[in-house]
Amino acid sequence: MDHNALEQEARARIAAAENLAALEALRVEYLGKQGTVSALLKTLGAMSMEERQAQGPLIQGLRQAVADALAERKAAMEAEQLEARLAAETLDLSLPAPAEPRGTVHPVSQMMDELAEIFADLGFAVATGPEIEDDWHNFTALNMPESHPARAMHDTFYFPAAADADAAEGARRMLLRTHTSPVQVRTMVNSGAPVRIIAPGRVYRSDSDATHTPMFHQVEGLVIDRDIHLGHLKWTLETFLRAFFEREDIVLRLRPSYFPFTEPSVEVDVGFAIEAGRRVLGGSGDDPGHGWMELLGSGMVNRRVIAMCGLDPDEWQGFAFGVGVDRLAMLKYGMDDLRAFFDGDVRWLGHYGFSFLDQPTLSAGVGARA
Ligand code: 2NL
Repeated sequence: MDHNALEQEARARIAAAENLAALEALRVEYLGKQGTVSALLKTLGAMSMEERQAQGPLIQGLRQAVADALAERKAAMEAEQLEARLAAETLDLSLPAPAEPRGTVHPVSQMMDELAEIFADLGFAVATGPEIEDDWHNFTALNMPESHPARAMHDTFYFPAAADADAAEGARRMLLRTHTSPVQVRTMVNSGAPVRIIAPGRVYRSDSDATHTPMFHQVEGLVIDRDIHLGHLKWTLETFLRAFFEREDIVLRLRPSYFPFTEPSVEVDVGFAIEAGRRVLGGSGDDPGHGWMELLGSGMVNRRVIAMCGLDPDEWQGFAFGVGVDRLAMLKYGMDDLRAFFDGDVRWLGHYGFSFLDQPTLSAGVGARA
């Protein structure tokens, strides 16, 4: 077969090759070590000078032509394959994007943020402190004597005393704080007066049923200054509760009560009505169809507490209050089982949780889009 015929044959077969494997077989057949064109190249060695000069460029040209044809066909095949893949793998850009799973803000966190926002507007700072406390900051400084029932083992989680504890350490038993009052004690001891703080956080009591969990959340407030009286307490709580429940008709009833750390002590009730089987806050509890519900405890800080915190009770006085955050959340957003708050069930959180976009602000309203 002369070179021309060989080239025509190779071109025809390359054009007819159906896939890359067939093309590779042709490359081996023509240009491989044992290939037809390679064999022709080998014949050059046995030729005379003149013959080689004539045949050399022809055979080299043939080799180059076959190599080019192979490369061209291979590039065309690969482009075809890519086209086919692109046609098969269509991407519909009009489809909605898959939803990003996104967590929610726990109702307790939302309540804490709302409370901090409201009280910030009234000039209160947020104070925090340790959850593991000693019994001086949790009980003694709050005028709760050794004999007080809350100090007993069945109400408070104590840490075991170290085996080698001496008498002084023994008096400083460690425990899980039963209220956030020790945070206020620490603030008075460390920073003195005046004071205007709220102390939100986790507290612990050895108690567990449908309405009590061993851990729950509390916010306490403390104001200490030179001429604070019960009127300031009532106005502050009224202003806070009206902002929190977003109702101007919140009516409070102050009842005398007893706490060791306040004197006088005041239990605060709020008026409510029953609407469609649910308690709705607002109006006087003495109005027809209304009632009073106990909401929080408060009072004027006991002189003994002020003195134990290193302040002169003849110069400084003030009020304090404490309220359960979990209960506030249940009231505001109509949840009924306290235990579900701490189960960590994402379905419950999906239903009752809040969007991180629902930042409570006084201008936009502290109530989230429930
Ligand atoms: C309640 C309500 C209350 C306080 C907490 C307090 C804190 C200091 C001094 C005085 Cl440092 N009082 N906190 C006052 C009254 C009530 O909590 O129902 N507690 C059992």
